[in-house]
Amino acid sequence: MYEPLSIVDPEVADAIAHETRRQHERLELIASENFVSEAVLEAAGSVFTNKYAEGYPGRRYYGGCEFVDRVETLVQERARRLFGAEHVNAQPHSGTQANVAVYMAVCKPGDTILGMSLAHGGHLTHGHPLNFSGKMYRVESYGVDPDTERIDYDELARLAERHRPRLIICGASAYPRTIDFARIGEIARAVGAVSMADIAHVAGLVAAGLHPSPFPHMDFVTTTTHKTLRGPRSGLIMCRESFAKELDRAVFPGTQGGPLVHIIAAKAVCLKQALTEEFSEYQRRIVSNAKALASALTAEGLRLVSGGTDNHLMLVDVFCRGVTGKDAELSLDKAHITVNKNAIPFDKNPPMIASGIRVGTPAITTRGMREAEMVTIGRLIAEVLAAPSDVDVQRRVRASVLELTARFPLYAARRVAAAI
Ligand code: DSN
Repeated sequence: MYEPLSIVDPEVADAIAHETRRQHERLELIASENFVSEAVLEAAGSVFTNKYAEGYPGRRYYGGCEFVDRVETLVQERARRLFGAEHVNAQPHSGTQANVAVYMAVCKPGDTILGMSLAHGGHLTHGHPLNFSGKMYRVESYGVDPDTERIDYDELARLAERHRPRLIICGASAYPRTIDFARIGEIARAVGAVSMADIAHVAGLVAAGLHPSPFPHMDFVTTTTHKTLRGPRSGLIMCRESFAKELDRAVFPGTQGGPLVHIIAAKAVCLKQALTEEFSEYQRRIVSNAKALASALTAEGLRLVSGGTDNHLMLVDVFCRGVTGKDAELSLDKAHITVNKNAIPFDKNPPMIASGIRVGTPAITTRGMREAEMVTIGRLIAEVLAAPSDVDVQRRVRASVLELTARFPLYAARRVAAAI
């Protein structure tokens, strides 16, 4: 019972050691990933994992919840302060679970929902036919204008007027521009729809005032906590007080059982850190790094969807250089640069091939990299994409990546040294 992991399960210990080393030695450019603080990691690995706590603070179905109540209340208080929310539910296990709960709170099966198409940057849970959202509800989708590649708000308003949805969803997973929550809130109110913003990608930017807030325009706001917010892998829901009861019932007992209390504790830590000036400075650096990387890639002759970025990510059209997104992801991976293939608006290739890659700066900014490193990274990406099957280029870039990551060690570096 008291033996360490390396003795109890050397196979898992070995996989963790190698993953730690992978994170330390490679360039993490997946826009939705980040590196949590030691404090968040400690809370996530705490004894709260042993505890059942169905119910809410002060109203539980299990005894012994006095310390659980303390951490869950901290999440509620801190999220209210950080985002200016009226009501907070701290329990969703993930962003998807958060969205499930909001839909359950306000829609009946068969109701119409209007969300951004996945093919134009939206999320699976915003109405994709293979997702529960596309199976349970009647879905209408909006997207971007073919010329500007920015959300077509006039089309959104026309669709809302024509279909009178019960719920209008905004927020995106692969959209490099600012979202006009005020305009979408207005459109929703004009047709009597409930509004929801899924701010999973830009939550950190919103917290730091670098992206307009969805409050007071939206009825519901959902987010994950592990992207720009730099917390544990989990979700959070905020809403107007008038929806609080329906929302809490939709989370528990509606769609979840016992909350993950260790993760709730880690969310509390993440939110405490997000309330600091240091965190706001980190968010400012994410944005300035994204602008620098966007300029570097453009200078290398690559086309960016919508011509650039306002936030933490960019979509690079690699097919305009004759490389598919799938091949770009694979060859960059061999050079130890981690990205994901991504459809671009009006993509001619199927999603598993795709014409683009999505590139984000949250994780490399956490490591302390700045504009000078973005210029280097832009050059390394372009070198690999110019000769995607050239193993000598990949070997050379791998060596440069190793040199770069060694200059910006992850907090976990000492564990790498100890483990391997
Ligand atoms: N899968 C996430 C992303 O990478 O953006 C969204 O849930």
